[in-house]
Amino acid sequence: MLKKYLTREVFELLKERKTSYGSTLLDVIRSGLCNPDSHIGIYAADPEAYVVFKELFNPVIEEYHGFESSSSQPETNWGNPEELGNLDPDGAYIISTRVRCARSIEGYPFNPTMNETHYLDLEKKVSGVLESLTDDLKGQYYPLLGMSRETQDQLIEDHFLFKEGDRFLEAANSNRFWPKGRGIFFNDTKTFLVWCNEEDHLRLISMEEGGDLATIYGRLVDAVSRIEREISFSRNSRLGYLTFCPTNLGTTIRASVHIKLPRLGRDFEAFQEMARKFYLQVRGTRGEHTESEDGVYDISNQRRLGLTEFQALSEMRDGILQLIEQEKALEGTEQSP
Ligand code: ADP
Ligand code: CIR
Repeated sequence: MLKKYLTREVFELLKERKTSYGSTLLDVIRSGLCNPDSHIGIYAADPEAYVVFKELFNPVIEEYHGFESSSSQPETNWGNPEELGNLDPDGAYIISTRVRCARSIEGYPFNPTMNETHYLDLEKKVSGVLESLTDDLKGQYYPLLGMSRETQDQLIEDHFLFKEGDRFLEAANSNRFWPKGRGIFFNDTKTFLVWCNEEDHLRLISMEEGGDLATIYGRLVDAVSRIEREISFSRNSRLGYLTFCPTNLGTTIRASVHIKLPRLGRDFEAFQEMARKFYLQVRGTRGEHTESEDGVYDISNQRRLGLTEFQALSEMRDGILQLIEQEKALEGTEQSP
């Protein structure tokens, strides 16, 4: 998308602009320049970048989310989580369900423009608030600094912790001072987790085995509501919650299942096309930019901007239920004589 939308004309317009944090066009486009296989190729170096470099961001946002430059993100509306139900009550298809959202803390730039003090301040502020959570969210913050390689690898293997050294983030200048200021919080049952200072200031995650979307989403809603009483987040009336990557704007929600759909997966191109029709995105078993292992796919809502939180969840639920129906239909044709 960087290649498509950074025309000579747009380049001339933006090349000397700077945000009040000092971020430049180079900070925005570095990842795509270094990684020609990027899907998007741009990141917002700070919350102002979406406005200062809008001639580049707006068309990318429109193509990814179908969100026009004249549109506005609706007010936050979590809806009633209970209405979402369980997507796979018999446990035949869904291995696990995860809902995450991102939050940036007001007054701070994003990765390429953050200095060491920003990382350490944010970590201190965030870990203090998280460790004051009680009841089912009660847990501990584990800084990456000092965590053994073995512990990190196990947390990554179990899908709890971010991978290290993502080349897209690396090129975006997002891994400076690593592992300082980075870490993970989780509750005792590892059903509520928070990533600190990886791609975004905060990634809040609710996950567990099975397809009980109502409970998993309900836990996230509760957690975010409790945390936002203590911390102010960056929100823009047009773009919603502001994130480092333009694909995460708006609700910032990615609700995913790890699901086995062996029959649909046989023709991967047709499977992806079907998923797209239901506004779903297919990723590999270990997340973005990875392959499927043992026929397990990570399927989530594609759109996060221009709709409410509850609509994003409903779109995901409806799409997943449809895919399960299609898989069942193929099972039926194989079983009939
Ligand atoms: P993000 O969701 O934060 O954008 P990734 O695609 O990199 O980022 O995924 C992060 C981690 O979450 C990966 O380890 C991935 O396998 C794991 N994950 C995503 N969805 C699920 C799920 N439904 N169940 C278990 N793990 C999941
Ligand atoms: C890229 O451009 O490929 C990476 N910076 C990640 C983009 C967001 N992910 C996505 O659309 N799947």
